[in-house]
Amino acid sequence: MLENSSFSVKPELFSEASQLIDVLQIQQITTYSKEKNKCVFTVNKGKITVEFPRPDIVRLTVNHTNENFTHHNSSIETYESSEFTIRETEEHVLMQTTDVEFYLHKQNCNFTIKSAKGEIYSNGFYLTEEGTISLIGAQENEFIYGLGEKSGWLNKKGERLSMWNTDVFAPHTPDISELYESIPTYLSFTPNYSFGCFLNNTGRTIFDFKNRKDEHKLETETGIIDLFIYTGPSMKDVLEQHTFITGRPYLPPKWALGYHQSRHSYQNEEELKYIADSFEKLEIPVDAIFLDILYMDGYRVFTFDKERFPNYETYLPQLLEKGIHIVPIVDPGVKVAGQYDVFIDGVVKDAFTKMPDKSLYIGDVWPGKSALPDFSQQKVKDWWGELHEFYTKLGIKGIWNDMNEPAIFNESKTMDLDAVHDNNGNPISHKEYHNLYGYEMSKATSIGIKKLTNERPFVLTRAGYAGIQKYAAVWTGDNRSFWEHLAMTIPMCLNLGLSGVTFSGPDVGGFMNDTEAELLTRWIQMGTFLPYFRNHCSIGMDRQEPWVFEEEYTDINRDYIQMRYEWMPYLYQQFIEAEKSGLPVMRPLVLEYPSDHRTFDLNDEYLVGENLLVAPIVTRSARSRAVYLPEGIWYDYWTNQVFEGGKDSLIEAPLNKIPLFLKAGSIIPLTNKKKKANQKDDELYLHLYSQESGHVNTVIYEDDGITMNYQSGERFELHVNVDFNHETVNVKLESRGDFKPNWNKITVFLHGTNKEIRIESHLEFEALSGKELM
Ligand code: MIG
Repeated sequence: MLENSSFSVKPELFSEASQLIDVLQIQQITTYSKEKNKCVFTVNKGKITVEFPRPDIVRLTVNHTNENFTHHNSSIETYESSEFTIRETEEHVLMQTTDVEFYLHKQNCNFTIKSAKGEIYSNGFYLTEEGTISLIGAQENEFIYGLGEKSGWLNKKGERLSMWNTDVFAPHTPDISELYESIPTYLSFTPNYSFGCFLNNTGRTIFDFKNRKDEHKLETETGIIDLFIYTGPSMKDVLEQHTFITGRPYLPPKWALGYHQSRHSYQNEEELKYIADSFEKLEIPVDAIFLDILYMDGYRVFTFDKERFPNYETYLPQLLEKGIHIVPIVDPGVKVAGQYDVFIDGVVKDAFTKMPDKSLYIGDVWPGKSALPDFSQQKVKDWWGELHEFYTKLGIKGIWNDMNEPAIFNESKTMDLDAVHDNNGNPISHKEYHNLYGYEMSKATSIGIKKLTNERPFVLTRAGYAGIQKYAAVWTGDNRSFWEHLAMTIPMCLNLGLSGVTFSGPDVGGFMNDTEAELLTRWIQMGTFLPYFRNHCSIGMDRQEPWVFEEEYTDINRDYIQMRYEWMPYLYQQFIEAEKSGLPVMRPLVLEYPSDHRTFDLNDEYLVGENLLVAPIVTRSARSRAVYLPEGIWYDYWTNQVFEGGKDSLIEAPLNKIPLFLKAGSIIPLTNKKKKANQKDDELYLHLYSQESGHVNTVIYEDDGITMNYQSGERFELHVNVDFNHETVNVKLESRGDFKPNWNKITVFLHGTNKEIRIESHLEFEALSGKELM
C-alpha cells in the first residue's frame, strides 16, 4: 500500500552510491583454434567463439558454463559462415573478413571492430561481470532505436530497458519496460554511421543506456552471451543485416491488410450476424471479424460453444463467401479435463510442459486448471499445427494468439521458472526459455495453417521474440482509450519496425476505458495508414464499432476505412518491398533523412514506404498542427498545395482530415475505394507528383493475394518509368510476369504541373491520362 503513496520517496530509502562501475577484465585467452569458419578461444573460464555469418556481421558467444546451448538458434535463419583470415599481433588476435576487422585483446578479451572503411564502432566491448557485456566509448550524440515493443519515445538513449514477455493490464505508461514482446536488438545511430547489436538470449535481458553516457551495457540473467553485431554502416544496412539473421518479414495475405473488427467478445451468432450485416448495410468494408474467448465451449481451445454459435459450421463459411474472414482467438492453456480430447491427446503425445519431477505443469488461466504445450519440441509444434484443422475446415484462415507470454493468473504472471522445456532432448528451464514461448506458438500456428490451407497464413500474436516477423503480425496488447496511447502508437510501432517487426498495430480505439467519438475517429484515421489495422475493445467498455457515434463520425470513419482499400496497391507494394529488403512499411523519418537532425527523435509523424508522410492528429480538439517536412518538395494530398521542406508548416486538420503529404517525384498506385472488402480492383490509378526534371521509376505488384504462387512467378509486375522533361512528362508502362490482374484500365494522373503527359503503354489493357490535377 505504502508504495503507492508519498512514502515512496522517503530519503532513507535512497543511497547516493555512485552509479559508475569500473570495467572489470575477467578473461584471459589461454588457447585458440579455428574450426571451419569459426574461432574458438579458451579463456580462464569457459569459451568465446567468433564467427562471421556474413562478412559484415559478427557473431560472438561467451559461454561461462560448460553446457551446450541449442535453443538459442531457434529464431535464427541458417547461414553459412563467411571465411576470414586470422593473424596474431603482440596484443591481439585479428580476424578479418572482406568487410570488418575484429581485434580481440589476448590479455583481457576486450574487442574492437573496424569496418573496411576504417570506422571504429567504439573503443571496445568489454566482458565485465559474468553474463554482462559492455560497449564502452559509445558516442554521446548517438540515438538508440529498436528494442521491440516499448512504451515511451522513439529514442531510447538514457534508458534502462528490460526484456521479459509480460501481460501488462495496467496502463502502459512510459516507465513500464517489460511488455508482451521482447525483441532484444537495438540500433545505434549517428549521422556518420549506424551499427546494431542483437543479444540473442531468450531469458530476461537488460539493455542499459543509462548507466554511463558512453556505455551500452547488456546484461543476461541466464544462458550465455550470444551477440550479433551488425556493422551497418547505414540504418537501412543494419535492418537488412538483422533480417538476414532473424528472417525477412513474410508476405501476408492481402485480406490481412484490410480493415479488421474485434471485440471481447462478440458473444453469439446473432451478435456476429448483426456486426457483419451492419458493415454490409453501412457500406464499410471489413476483411475480418474476430472471435474472442466466448466463442469456445468453456474456454476449451479447438471447440465452439454450440449454444452461442449453433450454426457455426454453416454460418462461418457463409461469411467467408461474403469476403469476411473469421479469426478466432487461440490461447496456449489447454483445460485439464478428462472429457476433453485435446488435453487427452496432449497427454498421450507427451506434449505438455513438465516440472522437474516430471509432473505436468498446471497453471490457472481462462479454462481454470490448464496444461501448457511445450512448443520447444518440434513434435509439439507439429501436433499443435495439425490441431488447427478444426478451424480450417470451417474456412478459417487466420488465428489470433493471445496470452502466449505465457500469461498465467498468479503472482509472477507466468509459468513456474523451474518448469522444464524439453527442447528436443536438450532440456532447459522456463527461466531460460521464457521469451521464446509465444514465438514458438505462433510459428507452430503459422506453419500449421499454411500446410492445411495452402495459403499465406495470418496469425496475430501478442507475445514474440526476434524473428516473429517470419510468422505473425503483432498487436500491441491492452492499451487504453487515452489520447496519450494514440500518440504512443507512433513511436511504439516505429521501434517495432526498427527491430525487424514490420507488421504491427495497436487496438484502434483503445482496449480498456470507454472511447469517445473524436478519439475513435482520429485513431481510425491513423489506423488507415498503419501496417496492421484492427479495432478492438474490451468487455464491459462502451462499443466502438465505426458506426456507434453520430452520423458525422460514422461518415468520416467509413471514408477512411474505404480509403484503406483505395491505398491497397501502395500498401501491398510496401509489404512486398519489406519481404525483399527487411525495411519496415512504417518508417521513422530518420530512416530516409539520416542527415536531418530534426528527424532523429520525431515522434508524431511517420512515413509509409518512402513517399507518403503521415502526420496524425493525436490531441483532442486539435484542428491544425505543425508538420515538419524534410528537405525537398512535398504535396498536400488533400489540396495539392506545394510545400517546401526543411521546416515546419502549420497544417489545417478539420475532423475529417489527417494531414498527408507526398514527396515530389513519387508514383503512387491507388485503386477504387471499396464498399465491400471483396469487391474487385478493376482499375488502377497512378498518381504522379511532379518534380522539375529527372527520372523516377517504381514497380507495382499484383498476384492472387492469398497463395505462395507469386514465389514461382505467378505475379504481375507493372514497371513504371517516368521522365520529367522540359515540356512533357513521359510515362512508360511495361508489364512482366505470368499473373493477370483484375485491372482493366490504368489512369495516370499528374499533380503539380500542366506539362503535357505522354503515355507509352505496352500493356494488354487500356492506359489513359486522367484529368490533370493541379
Ligand atoms: O486477460 O481474451 O490482450 O485483446 O480481448 C485478458 C480476452 C485476455 C487479453 C488480450 C485482449 C483480449 C483478452 N485477453
